[in-house]
Amino acid sequence: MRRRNFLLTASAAMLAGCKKIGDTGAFQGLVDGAESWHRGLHRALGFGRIEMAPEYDVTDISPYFRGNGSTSVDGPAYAAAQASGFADWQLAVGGLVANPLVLSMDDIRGLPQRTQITRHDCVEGWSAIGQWTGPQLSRILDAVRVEEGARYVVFHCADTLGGARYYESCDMADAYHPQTIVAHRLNGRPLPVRNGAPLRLRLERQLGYKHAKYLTGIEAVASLEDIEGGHGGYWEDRSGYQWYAGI
Ligand SMILES: Nc1nc2c(c(=O)[nH]1)N[C@H]1C(S)=C(S)[C@@H](COP(=O)(O)O)O[C@H]1N2
Ligand SMILES: [Mo]
Repeated sequence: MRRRNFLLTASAAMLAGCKKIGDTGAFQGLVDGAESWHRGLHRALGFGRIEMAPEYDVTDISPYFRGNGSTSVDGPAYAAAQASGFADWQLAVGGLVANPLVLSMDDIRGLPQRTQITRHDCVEGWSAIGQWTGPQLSRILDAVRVEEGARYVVFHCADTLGGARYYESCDMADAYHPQTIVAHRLNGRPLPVRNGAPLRLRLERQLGYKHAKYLTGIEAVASLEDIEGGHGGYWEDRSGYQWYAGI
């Protein structure tokens, strides 16, 4: 079975209550992953209370969610992707994982979805409330089976600012947090280009610059030292923005 199709096939098989396809090993990974979700969460968070970011009502949604930082991606590849409605966009998930995967947009949309209405706070002094939809990052991490030595998750982006690629990272506590999602919808519609189409991270307990847009890759790592400038993010490498930008 081709890996990029496995999630779809696997969820279809689960719906049918059929586990025979588990012979491929990949499917078994997803099943094991789902079962280890709570283990992973507890390992990441300890057994204390999970702090949730405030969630809002539909009537609170900002009429216009502005774009900030990169509001598109330069170059013909992204233009072509946009022209085709991002049908062939791929998200590579790898690093310190047992079962690296390349996920299609259908794979992402085929996972269980979470919708949340949250307030985005940019360090530059503006906020906006939006409704975001996508799978929890924990679902994806469990499907690839993150290995014991992994301590951080790095988010790779398609865009460059001043010639350097944008990226971000978080620890396992935030990676497995229930409100950390890979969003593909804003306010009930596919993500606008300015807001990171077709995929962007929502990391709701931290400031805006942590919410990586134009996601192309997710990587589990033991250390951030060898990634780009070594400070865990584009702005952290340049401006002294805090790596942990808790609100
Ligand atoms: N790939 C990428 N992600 C990014 C940025 C960026 O320039 N490139 N800007 C960040 C900043 S500073 C903010 S406030 C938010 C803005 O999200 P928005 O464009 O949806 O308002 O995206 C964050 N994620
Ligand atoms: Mo920001």
